[in-house]
Parts: sequence; C-alpha cells; structure tokens
Amino acid sequence: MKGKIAILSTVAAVVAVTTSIAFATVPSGNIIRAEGTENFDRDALIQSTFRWSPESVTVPTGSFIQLENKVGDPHTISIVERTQRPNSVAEVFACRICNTIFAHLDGNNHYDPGGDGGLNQPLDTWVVNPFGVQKVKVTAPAGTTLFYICAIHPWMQGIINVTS
Ligand SMILES: [Cu+2]
Repeated sequence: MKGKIAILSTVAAVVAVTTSIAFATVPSGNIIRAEGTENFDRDALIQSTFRWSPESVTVPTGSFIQLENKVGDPHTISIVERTQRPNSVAEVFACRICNTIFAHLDGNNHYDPGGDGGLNQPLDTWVVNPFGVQKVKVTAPAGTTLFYICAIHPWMQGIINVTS
C-alpha cells in the first residue's frame, strides 16, 4: 500500500511538472487562435471561415507564440515568402508551396530546415493538432516580418512582426 501511494505521488508530481511546462503562460499578445467553421453542401457550396485570430501579432525575438486550435481540424503554421501566399480560390486549390511543405513534413509534427528550433525562415512548419495547443519559439531577429499560412487551409494567412 505504501508502495502504491509512493508511485501515485510520483505520477502526480510528473503530471504537475508536465502541466506547468505545457501551460506556462505567455503574454496574451503572443496567443494566436485558429477559429472558424466549415460547410460542405454537395454540388452547391463549399465554405470555410477558418482563420488565424488575430491575423497579425507583434512579439519580441526569442519569445514563444502559443497557437490555440479551437476547431477539430489540424492546422500548420508554415513560414512562407510574402509572394507565396495564395491570393485566390484557384491558388488555394493549387497551392504549390503547401505540397512542398507536406513533402518535407512527411508525417512529422514539425519541419525546421534551419535547425534552430523556431520560426525564422521559409518552410519552418509546426503542426497544431485538433483542439490542441502548440508553443513555438520565434527565432527570427528583430525587424523581421514573418508571413505564415496553414498548409492544409492556405487561406489562413497571418503575420508575425518581430521586435527586440
Ligand atoms: Cu488549417
């Protein structure tokens, strides 16, 4: 019985530590939510209001952004060049940069071509699970404007302004 209690309290301690890491607070200005709904009506309509909210954040270099997925679809935060962002329905359905991102991701939950553990260059990608929370470090230097899309729903397009 004593042994069981010891094991249980160890488990509780591990859970508590894990929870405090996962839920350590970031400033509210560093939180980006994935929101919206989708509608499909055969031979009639396809509609999505999936979006990043807010669309633009300004955060210091080295800080973490917290992506909060409020819907049951996965998303990615994928850094792209400004000009690689789809600008029309046709470009959304033929999103070439999205296919490049998926090829690199290849089943993993992130792709970090620079290997610096954060967001600083095109193709940097982190997956955000359905109703999940994902923290990602912003490693780009102050003065950088990072453009990002969701490679699954590439009309979801946001901006991270990086400050000192
Ligand atoms: Cu998405």
